[in-house]
Amino acid sequence: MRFDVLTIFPEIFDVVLGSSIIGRAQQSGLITVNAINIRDFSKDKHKKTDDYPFGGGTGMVMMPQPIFDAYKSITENLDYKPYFIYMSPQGTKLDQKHVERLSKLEHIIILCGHYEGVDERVIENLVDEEISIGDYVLTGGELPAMVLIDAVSRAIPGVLSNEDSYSDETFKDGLLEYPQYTRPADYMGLKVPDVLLSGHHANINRWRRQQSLKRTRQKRPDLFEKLELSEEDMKLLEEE
Ligand code: 4HQ
Repeated sequence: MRFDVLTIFPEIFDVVLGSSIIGRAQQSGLITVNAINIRDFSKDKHKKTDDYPFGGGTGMVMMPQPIFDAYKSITENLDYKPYFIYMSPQGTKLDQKHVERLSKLEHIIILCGHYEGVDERVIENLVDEEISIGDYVLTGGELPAMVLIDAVSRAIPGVLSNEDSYSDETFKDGLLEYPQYTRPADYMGLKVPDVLLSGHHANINRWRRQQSLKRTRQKRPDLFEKLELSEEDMKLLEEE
């Protein structure tokens, strides 16, 4: 999977996406993250990329020309059209289903806006989809782009090790993760549930499923409502 990010702050992607699991995925060639400086495509003598809004009002708007030219520099030698995403609070809110759908693509371009956003002609003519990471306002699209790249990358086969494996975790079945414990079994009198120390794997799996169901109902009733529960799940929820 290849990500090209159009941004006026390309350097901030290096550390975040160069470290840990995403860094390893880049080194192994499973993903490539290429941050492209929109400023490099400015034709202005001061390398300006924004201008005043027509019609007046506060703030600045990102100009179309540097963005169109940066886009052209990516696509001119390709025989296909990469999927173009604009990070924006006006977009569809990102969830794990959406992440999985995006993880099947081969090449994604992500545009990060600043100020009051980008000239509408960019959105109308280049953008395939606007995506939001949540209903709050940030100062730029860089953090949202990194969130998207991180979430999509870890859904690509091979990016997570078998140990951190992608299945069996939060949202996989629309359920929250069960509680986790590590050594010691007794920390200053705070005990790990007995079943986890029993070595009885059927019982452990049953307990974990039950915990996932109960905590989803308790903490995320919105997710719980959408579940299709089996007979066995219903029984687990009734216990205790
Ligand atoms: N911004 N989810 C404004 C966001 C945002 C979000 C990015 C701030 C775009 C122009 N992006 N710029 N929330 O708040 O994606």
